[in-house]
Amino acid sequence: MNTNKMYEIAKEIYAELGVDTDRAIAETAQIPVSIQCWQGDDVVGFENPDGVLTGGIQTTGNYPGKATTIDELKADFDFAASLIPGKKKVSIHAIYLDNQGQKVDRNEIEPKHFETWVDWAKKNGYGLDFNPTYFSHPLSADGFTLSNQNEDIRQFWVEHGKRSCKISEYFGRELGMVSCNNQWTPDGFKDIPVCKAEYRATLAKSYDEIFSQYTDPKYNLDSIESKVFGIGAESCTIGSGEFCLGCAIKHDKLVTLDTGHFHPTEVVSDKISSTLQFAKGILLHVSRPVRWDSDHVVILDDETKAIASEIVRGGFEDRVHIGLDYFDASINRIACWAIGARNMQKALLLAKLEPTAILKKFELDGDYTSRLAYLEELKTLPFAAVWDKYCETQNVPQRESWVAEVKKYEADVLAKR
Ligand code: RNT
Ligand code: ZN
Repeated sequence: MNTNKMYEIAKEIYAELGVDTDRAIAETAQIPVSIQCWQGDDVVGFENPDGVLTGGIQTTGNYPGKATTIDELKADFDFAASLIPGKKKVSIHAIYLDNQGQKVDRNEIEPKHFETWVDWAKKNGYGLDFNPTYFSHPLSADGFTLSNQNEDIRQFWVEHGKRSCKISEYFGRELGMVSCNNQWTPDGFKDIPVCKAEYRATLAKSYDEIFSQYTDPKYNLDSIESKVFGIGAESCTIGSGEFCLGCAIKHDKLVTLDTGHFHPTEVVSDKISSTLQFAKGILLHVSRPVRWDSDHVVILDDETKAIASEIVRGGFEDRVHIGLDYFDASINRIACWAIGARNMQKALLLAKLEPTAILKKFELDGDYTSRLAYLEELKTLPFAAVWDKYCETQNVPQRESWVAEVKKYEADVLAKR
């Protein structure tokens, strides 16, 4: 197919609306998107070879060929990255440490346990993000970590949290690109609690302690992630939306907004411009909840597009850090990375191709008729030609051609595991 011929026509059509497609492509390519390492191995990690996922989250499916070593995960990720345009970061969880076969507990992790990840990121030009792992551990088995009423257990997790900030700071310093450190605790009650206030006060105290340790915001940006419910924590989560928003503002931290962590008709796209009136910034966990916080692969749905539009329209690219968070084990895991990340890129490119100035003028002039008419007509502009051109300039496969590459990798590599 002649990408350039199609692109030249599309370029003219967008230019009639004052949109410079070359510029849209160049700007989209500069927006970092953080891709979750945990899609590659069903959130198991390498702390413990028999690790079982707990914390009220669940990966369903048993598609063959998942990564079971750090080298396999890195190789799979590199291959996925060759299918995805744009600037990439990799989000690493504490349980993905490289412990060289020694037992290193969560309250003992240090930057050195992540050195091989840093070397790999440097070699491949990826940024890194970090996440303390407050789940899949005997001391989280009763459902409580930073809000645990047992002081020894709470202290164990506070130490883990503090160390996570230092590892994230190390990532940022080594790579010359700020690392976001996402604090998500699964703490919550299956059934109706009586001591909500006590548990929330304990969680607040733990964050006070974790953040009393200084890290350089040039290298590390802490963020706090809320949740409405988890499996086995259906009645109450300690780190609720209001708790985490308040806590982030109190400590001048980022707020993590995961698209699967709110009531079904609430949308994250509508929270961005509100949150940013008061909070320092946002870390997004773009996901796809299907009936529950199911973490399906991100598709190019209205909400993903709306999120990208809100970031671009608001000029929030510096304050909204885009991360993906989903884990599907029912289809090829590399395809999961490629599909979700390509869709995030499509949403960003679409947002960059919007003639926003024209739309804003309609709105401010009270011409809501033209606003709606244009918004609808924009949906059928020749976006596909610009997307193909973007993939070409980024040296990644166009359209569906990457699927055959994944099938080949599956036959050559995954099937032999
Ligand atoms: C869980 C949160 C959290 C995790 C990852 C693995 O509901 O979304 O972000 O998905 O940390
Ligand atoms: Zn999340």
